[in-house]
Amino acid sequence: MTGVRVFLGLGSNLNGPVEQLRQARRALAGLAQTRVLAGSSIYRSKPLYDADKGTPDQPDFYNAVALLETGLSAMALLDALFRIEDAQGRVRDQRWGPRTLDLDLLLYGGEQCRTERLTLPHPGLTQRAFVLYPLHEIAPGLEIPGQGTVAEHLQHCDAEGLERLADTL
Ligand code: ROI
Repeated sequence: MTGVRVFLGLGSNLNGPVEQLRQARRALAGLAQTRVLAGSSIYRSKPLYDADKGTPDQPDFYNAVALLETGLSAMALLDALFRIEDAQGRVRDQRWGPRTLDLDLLLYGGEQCRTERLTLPHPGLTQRAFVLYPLHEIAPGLEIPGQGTVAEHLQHCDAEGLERLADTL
């Protein structure tokens, strides 16, 4: 298969988070025209939050990054990610609330775009330790289109409280 290389961020803090992430990996592997090429370790961290948007009175998050190769378009993949989130009981009531599964499209090949539904690269990618560390683990030399390398961003990123677990995706 020749397809686009895609990096996804996975997150969960409800209902057995490690198993939620692994279930999501299995669901991704089952998508049409798609292969999972790599999965990072799983990392635990305190909920990130924005002081303006409420307090993080919720369980620790578990995060990982997966590398896929897919023949699906970015929009078709985004639709599929929503379906997987829904299948794993995602409730979309609170923007900053706890969730069984969050799947973020971080990078879709070298694509850069900004539409209502999709911004690429993902806007949080370069600031979040729980994305940068697992991403660096599986793609240390990765260039973020228009924004330098993962390794550069990692050097300026506060990893306080981020814990790499023995579990992998
Ligand atoms: N905090 C962490 N640590 N990990 C996440 O995946 C995450 N996702 C979110 C919010 C609630 C903003 N905080 C998070 O959506």
